[in-house]
Amino acid sequence: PKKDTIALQHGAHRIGNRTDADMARWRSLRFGQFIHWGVYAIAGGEWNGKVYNGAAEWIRSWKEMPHEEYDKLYRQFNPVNFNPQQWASQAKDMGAKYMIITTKHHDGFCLWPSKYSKYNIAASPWKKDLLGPMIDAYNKAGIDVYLYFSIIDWNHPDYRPSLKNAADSAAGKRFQVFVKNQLAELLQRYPTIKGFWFDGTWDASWKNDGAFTDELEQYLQSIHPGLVMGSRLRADEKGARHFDSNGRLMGDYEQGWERKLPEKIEDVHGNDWEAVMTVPENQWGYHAKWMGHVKSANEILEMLVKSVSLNGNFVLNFGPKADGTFRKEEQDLMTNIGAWMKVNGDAIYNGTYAGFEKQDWGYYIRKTGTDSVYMVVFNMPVSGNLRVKMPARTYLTGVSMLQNNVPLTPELIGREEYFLRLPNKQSDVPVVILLKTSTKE
Ligand code: JFZ
Repeated sequence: PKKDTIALQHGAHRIGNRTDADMARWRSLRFGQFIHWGVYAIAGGEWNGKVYNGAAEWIRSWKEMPHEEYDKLYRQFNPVNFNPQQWASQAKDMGAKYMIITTKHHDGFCLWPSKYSKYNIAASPWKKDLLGPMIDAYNKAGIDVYLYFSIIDWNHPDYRPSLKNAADSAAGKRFQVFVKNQLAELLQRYPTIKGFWFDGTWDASWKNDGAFTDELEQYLQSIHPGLVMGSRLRADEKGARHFDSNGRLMGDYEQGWERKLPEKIEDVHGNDWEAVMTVPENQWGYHAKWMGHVKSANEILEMLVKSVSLNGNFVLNFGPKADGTFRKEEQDLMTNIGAWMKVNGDAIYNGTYAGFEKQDWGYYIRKTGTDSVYMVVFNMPVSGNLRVKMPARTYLTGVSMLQNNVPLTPELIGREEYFLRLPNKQSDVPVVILLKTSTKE
């Protein structure tokens, strides 16, 4: 490893990935569900008959919508059709092993009855906690829960993007206390959560106080050991975010893969990482009028498989409606992804980079710590011949179709190199082949 050149007190405190059981669990889950839900779902990307072109959860920042109007929306927030058991069972059927819920987005509205802000769910017609029942239902379905929390808070009187004078600095100090209080409150109310997913940390007021981000991360770890928190929380004392001024990752995994994926294993530098993805182009909260391309189940599956093949987690976002139901497009997507995952999920969970030379037909995924390697085929060659080039001194000992265990006979075409012949037929969904391998000394 390269030597650090800059002395830092608040840079990375660890070299390499975490090796404890909590982190190993996060790493094994591989597929998550993200949920952006808040009062922005009431507007659904529209105001006064006009459609907002930006991300629906940002509509408050649109010049067409006065802040006073947005800040009154909570008086209508009443998700009468919210059924946490149904949410959890559809996530489970899709194959998600963890979920991330927006406890508070940039608008500052809290989905839990916070002691520290009146702008919360208890003030809405719904009146009662939303997070508690949601977390319970997901946990009962065997799904780990992570809490999204925005540092940027458009509703809080002490939030400042930058600190320009003594009064700003005083407000900034009060705001830090508020953040700390809210996070401790969440941990105290919801002790089963596995981590936080921080956002809204790009403003100068936050990134210029690396010491505070460091103390906060350690404080949260001290009250809830094992918490998993990505790199987006932290800055070092020189204002470097995600990676410190020596280029070392801060936090537990790289959290910058947003609506984009790495192309090759070198792009992730050996770090744990997670990608978050929207179904349409750039919509996280509910937008009634999706614009542009909407991803299909096969496109999403390819992103999931590619992520796992490069040692990452993949999280797919959903934006429920204000009444607590999911739009038809999202329901259908969950059903279609789930149908594939039920047959082929073995290739995903506990999957890791296989160390095989990439081929044009798709992706390899190794079951962590084993000699089992899955080939997930997205591009069937017209010849029907799938090339497999094994690493040095590695040999095939068995080949079968994952969906039905039907064996395939490999043809040796070179040193440690094979063709697997499949019927030259396009499949409607990716096909998975299981390779059993062995390595000779
Ligand atoms: C942020 C939010 O502003 C957005 O509303 C949503 O919650 C998303 C998950 O996070 O948006 C970002 C944050 C970081 C990047 C892009 C969009 N980034 O690092 O490229």
